[in-house]
Amino acid sequence: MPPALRTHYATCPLCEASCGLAVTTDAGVITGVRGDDADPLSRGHLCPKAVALKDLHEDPDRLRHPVKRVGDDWVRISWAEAIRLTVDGIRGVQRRHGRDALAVYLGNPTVHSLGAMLFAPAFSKALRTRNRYSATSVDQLPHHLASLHAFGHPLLIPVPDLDRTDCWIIFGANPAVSNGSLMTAPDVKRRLKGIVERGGEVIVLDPRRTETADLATAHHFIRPGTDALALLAMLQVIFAEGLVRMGRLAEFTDGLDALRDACAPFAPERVSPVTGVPADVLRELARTLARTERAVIYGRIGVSTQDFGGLCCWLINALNIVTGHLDAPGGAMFARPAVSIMRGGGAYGGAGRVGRWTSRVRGLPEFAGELPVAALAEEMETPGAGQVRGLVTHAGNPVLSTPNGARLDRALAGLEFFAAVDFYINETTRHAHVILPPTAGLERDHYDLVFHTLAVRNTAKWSPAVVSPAAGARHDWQILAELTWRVTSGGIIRRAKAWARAMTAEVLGLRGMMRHALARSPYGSRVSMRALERAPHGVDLGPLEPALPAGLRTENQRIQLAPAPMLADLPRLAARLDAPPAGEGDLLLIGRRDLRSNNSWMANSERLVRGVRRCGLLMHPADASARGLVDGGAACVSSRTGAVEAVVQVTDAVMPGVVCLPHGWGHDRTGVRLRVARAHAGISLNDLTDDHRLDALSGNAAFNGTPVRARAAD
Ligand SMILES: Nc1nc2c(c(=O)[nH]1)N[C@H]1C(S)=C(S)[C@@H](COP(=O)(O)OP(=O)(O)OC[C@H]3O[C@@H](n4cnc5c(=O)[nH]c(N)nc54)[C@H](O)[C@@H]3O)O[C@H]1N2
Ligand SMILES: Nc1nc2c(c(=O)[nH]1)N[C@H]1C(S)=C(S)[C@@H](COP(=O)(O)OP(=O)(O)OC[C@H]3O[C@@H](n4cnc5c(=O)[nH]c(N)nc54)[C@H](O)[C@@H]3O)O[C@H]1N2
Ligand code: SF4
Ligand SMILES: [Mo]
Repeated sequence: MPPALRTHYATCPLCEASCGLAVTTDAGVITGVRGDDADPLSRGHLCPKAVALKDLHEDPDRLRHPVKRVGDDWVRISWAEAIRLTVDGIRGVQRRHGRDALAVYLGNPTVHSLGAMLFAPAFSKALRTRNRYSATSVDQLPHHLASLHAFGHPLLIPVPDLDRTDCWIIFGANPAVSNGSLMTAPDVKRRLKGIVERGGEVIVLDPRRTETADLATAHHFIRPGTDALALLAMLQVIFAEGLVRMGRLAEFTDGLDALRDACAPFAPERVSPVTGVPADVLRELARTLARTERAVIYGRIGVSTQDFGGLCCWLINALNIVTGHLDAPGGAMFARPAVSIMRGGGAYGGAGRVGRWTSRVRGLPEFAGELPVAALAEEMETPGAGQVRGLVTHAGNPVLSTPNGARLDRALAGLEFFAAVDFYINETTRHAHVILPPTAGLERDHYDLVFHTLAVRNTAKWSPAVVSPAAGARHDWQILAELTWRVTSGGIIRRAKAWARAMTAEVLGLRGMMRHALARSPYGSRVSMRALERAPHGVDLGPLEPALPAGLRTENQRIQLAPAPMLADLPRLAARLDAPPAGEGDLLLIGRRDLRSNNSWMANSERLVRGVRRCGLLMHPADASARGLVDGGAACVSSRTGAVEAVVQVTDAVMPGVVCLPHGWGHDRTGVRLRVARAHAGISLNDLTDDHRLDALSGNAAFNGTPVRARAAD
């Protein structure tokens, strides 16, 4: 190869699958992105988004230097000025209105960046505000809560051991499109097909017959928001039919009797009319899970972002425990990462404390130092001491990603100060006063702190940057480290420590920091930095291994099957048996993802957005004809919070009574500087979802099952 042509091995930073990439460059220009066949986890897999990393790298709309807003214009400024404006803005708001008047929001790409994982939580904490928020409370918070109560730590999240299971029951996840979540399983379709090929079963419960359901051996419709009832019924069957078989787990598990009592009133016949799942199907599901030697039940966004998210996550763990599938090959197992994040606190879970304070307006509980983001708009709008007047976002687009985003959109316009660490001027950051753009994925070194912890196989991989950042560009951690020490208050010692941390990082770089972390790995020299540098495709550390009881973090080192907060939430669920969810409308709205979408932010890549219509309103034929709606016609969809106009797609792939829209769209708002995305704007699902619909137990947004009406548009 001529010296200018190079192949780099990298890790895709876009989704949890964390695929290995082989990126070719010619004199620094990206010429190709392929799957890395030698990556021990992803084995050559990649999806269309990885190819679009080239578009992200070259995107003329991506900010490469800081800007400040002057009226409707954006003016280029130096890094020194950007940092000064941000620090002055933060300090000014906190001086005038108190510490809590400044809010901070960390978005999803934070977890896909090593530098941000190392420095964003410290920044968020240094602001010493109670108004800390992240995408956790529109995503996986109920999973953290369930893990905290059952296993003693919010990050002790078991993953399905896909490569060895013979039965995978899926509630509310569509891995064939999402590529898997709370489960790093690149090439999940091949893994799923593997289960079917070895004679196993894959059974999907979803209000939509999804792309995953099409690959499964069975699919059953379930009414949105009723999963907890179905899961209780499965447990009831397991107890009533004497199918409990905990094996070695019995030696270190508490609460079996309380769990039996709790599920006793929820026989399949009782819950079936509400869930829409026939009683005999629920019975068979329970029996199949209990009787299959290697089986696992798993649930994701469909069960966590709904009215009973906490209960669902608890009950899914409980089902795996009573059937002896937790911590067993082919069941739900814990990964053993080379570098553990369980000690680090802060963003995306952190250490397990709950309810140390509540939100000012609605009294919603804190979790791991954060408040539910559904409260952010009201905290900005409601006058009084502690009203939020300033905001810093890092890698987040809450206008499109949080419930009743339109309300937040309006509230953002009234802030005294808003700084965004982001490289796009999008629906959220258009309201900022200053934007500090970090380098993007392929320009920075990477080691996956989060997703090795959730992987279906133990591996470790160090990926050096593929392309050099533009001259003068800054990495996220450099921005965050400097902001942190400059805003740190509360004494010279604290500030000096934050300063020293930033300086040490500058000297060591991410590589140096990871070299130290890897030196303490339980795998010894197999995963030293030197070993990882010699293995650019990653090091295979083998299949998942049993980790309990040693890995438990509960006070008595035992699994808790029936935690008091979960039991206390059951009356709320029982009430659902007799009444539909509160709200305005006779249809229940659910979300969906698309293979070429990435939440709200990869829509500026032409190759990801051209072609098919993305924002169609899926509706069952019976519901369409009852409303005089036809395929391809326009419908006005409205909820308590808002209304949108959508094109109807009549299909029997959704359950009667359910309609479905994707999230992450609606790019045509004034001031959005995304030329391609604007031309394919779509509508925002979260203009219909409701900031007052939460899982009361966890505070997580309840997107799924939002009541809406639909009628022909005028
Ligand atoms: N292509 C693509 N991939 C992505 C993303 C993306 O935006 N695009 N986002 C990434 C992120 S951040 C995440 S967290 C993951 C999420 O990963 P997944 O959880 O797999 O996400 P979804 O594809 O939204 O699947 C959720 C499923 O739940 C169903 N559902 C809705 N309501 C209910 C309900 O009440 N009960 C049940 N049982 N099911 C219900 C929906 O119909 C849908 O099929 O995906 C990640 N991967
Ligand atoms: N109705 C409904 N709403 C949902 C969901 C749903 O299923 N239904 N899913 C929810 C889920 S699972 C999630 S995770 C959230 C996501 O919600 P958010 O995290 O709020 O939003 P994203 O769409 O991920 O936007 C990411 C932002 O980070 C910027 N960005 C990208 N890469 C980087 C980087 O490396 N550094 C920095 N500093 N910025 C970067 C992008 O420009 C964009 O502004 O949405 C949630 N919203
Ligand atoms: S599946 Fe996810 S990690 Fe893999 S290439 Fe696609 S976006 Fe990247
Ligand atoms: Mo997510």
